[in-house]
Amino acid sequence: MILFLHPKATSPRSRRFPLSILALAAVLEGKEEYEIVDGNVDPCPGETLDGLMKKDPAKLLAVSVMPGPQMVAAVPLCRSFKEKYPGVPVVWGGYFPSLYPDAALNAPYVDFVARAQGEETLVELIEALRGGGDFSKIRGLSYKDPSGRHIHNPERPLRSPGDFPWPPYHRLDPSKYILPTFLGSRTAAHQASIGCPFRCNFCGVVPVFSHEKMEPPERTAAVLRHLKAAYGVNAVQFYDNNFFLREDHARELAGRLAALELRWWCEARVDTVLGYSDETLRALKRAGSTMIFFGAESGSDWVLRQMNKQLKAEQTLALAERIRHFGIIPEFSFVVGNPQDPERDTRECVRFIRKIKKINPAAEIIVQHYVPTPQRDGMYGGVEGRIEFPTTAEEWATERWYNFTVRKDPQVPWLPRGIKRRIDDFELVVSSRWPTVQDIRLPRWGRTLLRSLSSWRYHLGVYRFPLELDWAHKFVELRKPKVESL
Ligand code: B12
Repeated sequence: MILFLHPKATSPRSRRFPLSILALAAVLEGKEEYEIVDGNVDPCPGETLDGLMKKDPAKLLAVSVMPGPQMVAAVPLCRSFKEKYPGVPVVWGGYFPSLYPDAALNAPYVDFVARAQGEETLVELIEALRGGGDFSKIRGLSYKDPSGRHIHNPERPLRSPGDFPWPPYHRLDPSKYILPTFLGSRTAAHQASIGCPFRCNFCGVVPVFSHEKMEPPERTAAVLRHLKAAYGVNAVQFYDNNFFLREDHARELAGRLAALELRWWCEARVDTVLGYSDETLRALKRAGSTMIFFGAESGSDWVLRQMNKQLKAEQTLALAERIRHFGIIPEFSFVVGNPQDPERDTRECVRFIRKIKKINPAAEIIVQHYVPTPQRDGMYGGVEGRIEFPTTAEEWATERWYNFTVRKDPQVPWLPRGIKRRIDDFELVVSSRWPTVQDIRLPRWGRTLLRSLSSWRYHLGVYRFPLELDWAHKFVELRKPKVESL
C-alpha cells in the first residue's frame, strides 16, 4: 500500500481538491493499493496515518509539500512518522523540495525528493523500491547515497497532463472540496497545463519547470463536464500558470467550455490577452471567463526589464482599459521592493496602481513584497550574496522563514522597514477603498464601512498610519458569516 499525505495548506473555506495528490493517485489507480490523507480536511492526520499503518503497513509515504504553511505542517508529521516507522521510505514532492532539494534531503525523515512533474518519477520509484533499489536511472529523483551524499538525477522531460489518467475524484469526499466562492456556489479547481515557458527571474515556477505543456482542450472540457454532472460544479478556478498561451487554443477552449455554463477564474499574461481579437475576448466571456489574474508585477519599464518580464507597463494600462468592454475583471498582481531602488519602485508602483484604478475601477489589485527564489540564471535584483536561504527544512519552518515565504514580512536587507510599511499602508488603503469582490463573506455594511473610512485617504493620497482601517478590518472580520451559512 502507498500512503499519500497532503499536509494542511489552507483554511477550510479555501480548501480545494488536492490536485497534486490526485494527479499522482491517478497513475496508481487500479494498479496499486493507496490511501489519501488530507490535512486540509482531517484535523488529526498523524493519527489517521497510524490507523492506516495498523491496518496495512505502507511501502512508501508520499508527501506533497508546497512552500509556506504546507511545509510547516509537513515537518512534524513526517518526523513523527519516521520515528514510528523507520523502515518506511518517505518521498517529498511539489514546489518546496523541487526548489530546495538539499534542504529537504537534509531532513533525516526525508529519503527521496521528486523534483517537478511527479507521475512517472513516483511510479519508477515504487518499482525501484520493489526491485532492490537502483535509483540512479530515475529522472527527476534526488536521494541520499549510503554515505549520505545527495544525488540529483537529471531532469525529467515534461509531459502533457493529458498523457496521464484523470484525477480519481471518487477517492475523496467532494462535499469537502466543492465550496462557494464569488464565482459560484459550487466551485472546483482544475489545472489544465503544467509549467511555464517564460523566464521571469523572481518567480518560483521558472527554476522548477523550463517550459509548459497543455492538456488538449477536449480533455479539459470532458473533466469539467464530469465535475458538473457528478458533483453539480458551477464554477472553476484554473490553477495553470498560463491558462492561455495561444489564441487558437484559447478559442477552442472557449468553444468547448461555453456549453458547460460555468463561471471561471484563471491566470494569463497581459501581452497574450492584449493580443487577442475582440472576437476571441467575446468568446471567452461567453464561455464563462469572469476574472483573469495577470502578473503586472510593476508599472515601471526599468523594473520589468530587470525582472525579465518581457512586458511594457503601457501594455498593462491598455489591457486594463480594453478588458473593461468585455465584462471580464482583471486582477493585477504587483511585486514591489526592487532591491536596487526600493523607494523609487514603491513610489512609481503606487502611482501606476492609481492610474489603473482610474481607467478600470473594477480591476482588483494584489501587492506583494519581493521575496527571491533561487534561479538558474540569476535572481531578480542581483541579490546573490545578499540573502542566504536556509539549508534545512526545520529552519524553513521557523516563523522568520515562514513570514518570508508567505511574503508577509520578508525581512530582506534591501527593504528598509519604512518602505515596507509604506507598501503595506498603501495596500490597506486600496483594499479598503475597493474591497475585493472575491470576499463573499464580507457583508454589505462592512463594504460600506471600509469604503467610507478609506475614501478620503485614497482621494488625498494619505496612506500613513491607517490605524482606523486596521481596526475596521478586524471589526468586520469578527462579524463575517461562516461559509457554511452562505
Ligand atoms: C493551488 C495553489 C495554492 C493553494 C493550495 C490549495 C490546496 N489544494 O491545498 C493555496 C491557495 C492554499 C496556496 C497558497 C500559497 N502558495 Co500556492 N500555489 C497553488 C498553485 C496555483 C497550484 C498548485 C497545484 O495544485 N497544481 C496542480 C498540481 C497537479 O501540480 P503540482 O502541485 O505542481 O504537482 C505536481 C508536481 O509538483 C509533483 N508533485 C507535487 N507533490 C508531489 C508529491 C510527491 C510524493 C511526488 C512524487 C510528486 C509531487 O507532481 C505533481 C503532478 O505532476 C501553484 C501555481 C501552479 N500553477 O503550480 C501555486 C504555488 C505552488 N504557490 C506558491 C506559494 C509561494 C504559495 C504561498 C506560500 C505564498 C503565496 N502568497 O502564494 C501561499 C500560502 C499562503 C498562506 N496561506 O499564507 C508558489 C510556490 C513557489 C514559490 N514561489 O515559492 C507557486 C508556484 C505560485 C508562484 N508562482 O509563486 N497555493
